[in-house]
Amino acid sequence: MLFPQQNENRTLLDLSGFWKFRPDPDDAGRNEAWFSEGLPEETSLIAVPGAWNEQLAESGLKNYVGCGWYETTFVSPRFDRTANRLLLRVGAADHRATVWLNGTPCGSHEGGYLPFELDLTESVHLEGASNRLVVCVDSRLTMETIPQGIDPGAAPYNGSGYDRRHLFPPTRFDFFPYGGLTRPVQLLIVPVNRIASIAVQGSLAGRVEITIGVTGSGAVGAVEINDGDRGCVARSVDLVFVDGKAVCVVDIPNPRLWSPSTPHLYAAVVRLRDSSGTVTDRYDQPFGIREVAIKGGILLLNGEPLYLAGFGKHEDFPIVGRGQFRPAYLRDFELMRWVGANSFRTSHYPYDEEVLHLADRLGFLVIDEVAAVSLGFPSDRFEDLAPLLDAHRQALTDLIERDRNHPCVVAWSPMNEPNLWSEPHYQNDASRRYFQTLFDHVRSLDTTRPTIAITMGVFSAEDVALEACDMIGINRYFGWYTEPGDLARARVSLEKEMDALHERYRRPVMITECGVDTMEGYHATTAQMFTEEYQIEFLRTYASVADHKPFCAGFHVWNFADFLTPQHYRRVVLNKKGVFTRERNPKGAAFFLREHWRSLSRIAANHRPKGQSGSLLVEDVKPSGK
Ligand code: BDP
Repeated sequence: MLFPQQNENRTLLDLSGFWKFRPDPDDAGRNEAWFSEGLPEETSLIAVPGAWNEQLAESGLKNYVGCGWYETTFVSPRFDRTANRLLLRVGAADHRATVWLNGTPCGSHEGGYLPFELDLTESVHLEGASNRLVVCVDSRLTMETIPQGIDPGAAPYNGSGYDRRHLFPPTRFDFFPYGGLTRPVQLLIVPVNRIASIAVQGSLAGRVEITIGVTGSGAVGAVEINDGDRGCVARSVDLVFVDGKAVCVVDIPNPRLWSPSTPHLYAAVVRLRDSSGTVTDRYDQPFGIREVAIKGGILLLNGEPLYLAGFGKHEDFPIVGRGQFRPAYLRDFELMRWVGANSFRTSHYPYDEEVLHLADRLGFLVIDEVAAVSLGFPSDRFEDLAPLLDAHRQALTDLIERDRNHPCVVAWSPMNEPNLWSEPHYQNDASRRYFQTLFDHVRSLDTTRPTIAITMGVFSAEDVALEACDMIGINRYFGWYTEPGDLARARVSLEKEMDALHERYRRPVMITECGVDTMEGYHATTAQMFTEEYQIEFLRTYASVADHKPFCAGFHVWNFADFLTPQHYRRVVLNKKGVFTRERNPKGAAFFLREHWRSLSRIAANHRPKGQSGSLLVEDVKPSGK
């Protein structure tokens, strides 16, 4: 789905602001038709975008999981219904949304964290009249949604003390289950015959293939490649659309490659013209030219070994929760640059599109993940997994359609830590087929980036999820959840496991999570869990293992910043594994990493296959300032 754009053929209106809001814990709204005459009395105001939990904590919304009704009014610009459509674009509604305009149902969408569009053309009032937009958002999850929720009727998973139903609100994961309209809600007036999708793929030689999808018929298209101040550097012949699709190839002489140290972006400017030659639609699609590959078991960017140094993150900020927060996005990139990171993972769900645009522009690499966290299978029969598999495939399709043109995206992550709760129905043919189908699905949509399977330690090298992927990501907590306080034993366990994985799969292995809860201001002279010194020594241990294994593609610390969790005796309000606090103040480990990653190019050199020399494109990401 195209990111919304304003130009001479497209009008964009942002509906951000304070809307009316009413929670609906008894699911009364539909029966009482709140969508037809507007929300009943006793509504609150709510900021859109933003999660409802913290901004309305005093109104009882802090831990609320359920339906919430939103209402706003707008006056539409005048447009001609025969030539244009009015679309509603919702950046994310966590987890499902139904929309009415002036009492008329306009559609619904299931799946949080990803955008959707609905056509409002037929129900909008024009000529200056007011329009009432009502959106019902439901944040409840089930065993067949992505992510899955907790089935309250199911038997305890594993008989162990830590059963996630003991969390409040109940979840299968430890990030807070925020609800609401967390990303922008916008109106778009677009031509009936319009550009609907663009996929750009460039090779290092400068050959660029552009696939364009259109709605309607009769238009002729053309593409120009713009290179900022240098203007147009390549252009296509006229394109005729067959079944709504056209593919063209253009060549850029001496292409400037995209990399973290030179994040160069081009724009593919696509235009449609009608039979009189008038331009009827235009879309400027940014893209970068770079190649990600795995050769000889080594991850490469533009032909050079790539070592990913950075973090697993969360979209989690005081008050807005998972809501869009542009100044904080920039602050996080500033801090990642300050600390010397070159990459991060969108753990454990797709992030705001604006984050990926920033990563493209600022030169950060991204492992892009769908929200399939702590997957649990309901049965040993593959057929029974169909509803879950369908939702999972859909989430991957939507993610790849949304993000495929971002040069920052270096790998697709279809899930995080399946079988976290050691539920039954895992190491068997059905789950093997599930993962194979899933990874094949990703490859059918994009062959230009590797897939990564991110697993936890229970089955180690035997984990059924590992067979189908291109790269292996391991989340390991030796020295914390196991071998607490004992970093010497933690190192041995980590090395043993990484070597075993490499021996068996001969694919790049990367540490995608490792970390310890750390209270800022707690200190000790000996290895003492929860102190700032322990976090430093823990990260030093893991970094030294990862940095010296040639097959290791990187080291991501869990987590960039402390984040809010559901309530549980294992967490003191926040998951405290952040290298920065929730307010983005550094703990001691931030200074350790800043020093350590100053020599990122030397570390990356350890990851070159033996006997290979030459320049590395993964250069030092120099911390800015002092
Ligand atoms: C891992 C999960 C991550 C948790 C982390 C932890 O992938 O979401 O936050 O453990 O326990 O298993 O801190």
